[in-house]
Amino acid sequence: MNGGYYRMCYSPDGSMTGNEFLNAIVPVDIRVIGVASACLGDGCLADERWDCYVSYFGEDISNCLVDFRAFGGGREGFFVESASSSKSAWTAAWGRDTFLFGELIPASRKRCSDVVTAEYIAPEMAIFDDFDWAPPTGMGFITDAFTAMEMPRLRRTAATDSFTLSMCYCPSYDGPVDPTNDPCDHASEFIQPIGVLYYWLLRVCHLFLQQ
Ligand SMILES: [Ca+2]
Repeated sequence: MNGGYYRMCYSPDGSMTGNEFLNAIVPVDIRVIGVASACLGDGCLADERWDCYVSYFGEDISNCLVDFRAFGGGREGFFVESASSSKSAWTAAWGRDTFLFGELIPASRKRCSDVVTAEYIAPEMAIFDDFDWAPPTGMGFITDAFTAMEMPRLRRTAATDSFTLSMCYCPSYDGPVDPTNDPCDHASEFIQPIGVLYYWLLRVCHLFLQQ
């Protein structure tokens, strides 16, 4: 599910190896709109990590980019094959990791939208200052080879702890759920998982000022 160009190979005996006369490249190019990273495993893109941080009393300073730009700042190893409307958004915040009898119980992953299971993202909003999506209709921020997504500024009174979001991409996709014919204007259309965004917050307290 990585974006890019692909070719189709055909092997009549199903072996994909051996006699070259039994294998052939079908003369079509397949263009997949979406994000790709350097990882090659099945589903590994969903596990790519994005790290941002929150600084004490600097919560409203945005310094968090999801960046696939081909020139001038794009994250190394990442690539996007974008089309007319290609946007990024995120899920609800994950729950907290917990411990049970000393064993770490990690928070369960929030999944990107899936029209088959009819589960759709509900982006975390409360922890961010009020913002408008860009463009202001629908959902998501344009994220392509020319434009990075800058995460909204955090709400100082809400960003009091570390948190985690799943990042989801809409590869110029118009799904069957919403009534419009426009791509990427509805939560159900953010179908490509592109990693996990960790917001880190570290507080250091003076030992003698805690009394
Ligand atoms: Ca739509």
